[in-house]
Amino acid sequence: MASSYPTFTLSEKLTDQQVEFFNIHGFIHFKNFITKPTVESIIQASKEVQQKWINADIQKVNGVPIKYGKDLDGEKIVQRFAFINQHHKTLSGLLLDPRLSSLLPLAGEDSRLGIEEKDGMVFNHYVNGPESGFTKMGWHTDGLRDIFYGGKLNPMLNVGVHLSTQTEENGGLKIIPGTHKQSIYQMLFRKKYFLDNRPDKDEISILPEAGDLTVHDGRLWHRVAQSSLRGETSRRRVIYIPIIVGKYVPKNENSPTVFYQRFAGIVK
Ligand SMILES: O=C(O)CCC(=O)C(=O)O
Ligand SMILES: [Fe+2]
Repeated sequence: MASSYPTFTLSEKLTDQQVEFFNIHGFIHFKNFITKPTVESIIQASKEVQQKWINADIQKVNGVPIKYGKDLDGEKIVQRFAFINQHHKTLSGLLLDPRLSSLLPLAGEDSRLGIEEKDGMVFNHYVNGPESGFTKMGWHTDGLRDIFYGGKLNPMLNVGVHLSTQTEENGGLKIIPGTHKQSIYQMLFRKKYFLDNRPDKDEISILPEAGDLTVHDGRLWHRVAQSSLRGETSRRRVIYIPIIVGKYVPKNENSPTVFYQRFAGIVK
């Protein structure tokens, strides 16, 4: 299905047109960042990490709670991994792609991939079945987490590597373009964080093919709509890697759990 916005191709240098699109709308979508076989090997890697974490009953990684749920067959699965890049070479290897560095200027000078900070590389696995613990996520901005982290609001972008092909029926990522330019007041109060999951008249659907890459500004309002499908066709996997600016604050196994991370308990 054609998307309602232009898509681009990522190379080792952004074009002026790509930078302009991102600055105006607060998001950008690049087609075919990785091939389907690479997508498959990343999914395989996540299953290996999942098995290790289930066996070891890992509840937190670097202070970030890990979200578990059940798959369609009733088997326990990890539905939200944090810092997964620190647990598999295939995933840390993905970060070496020079095209990722080409995105850094979108956040301004002195930006970096936040692979040891925040939640590191996050891997979300949604499936709409009777025992799933993760089928949707209410409206939020990612930037607000910085306030909870006690820092000032530095630029922050989220790079999504999409591992599942999505159609409108799949629900998936909905964004309100342009909301990255709002006031702090609007960023705080436009919607009820994580509790409101209703459609917005200005939202648009991000409909990636497996292997596509998106970037959204941390101040942009977005949500994940529940799939209207159930079962296997509702399965959706996506990786997020933050691009951040400001003081380097790496996390380790002694890092505390931050207040906002309780939202993990709100999403179902
Ligand atoms: O799954 C998605 O596409 C978005 C997830 C998200 O917004 C988040 O983890 O902050
Ligand atoms: Fe988000």
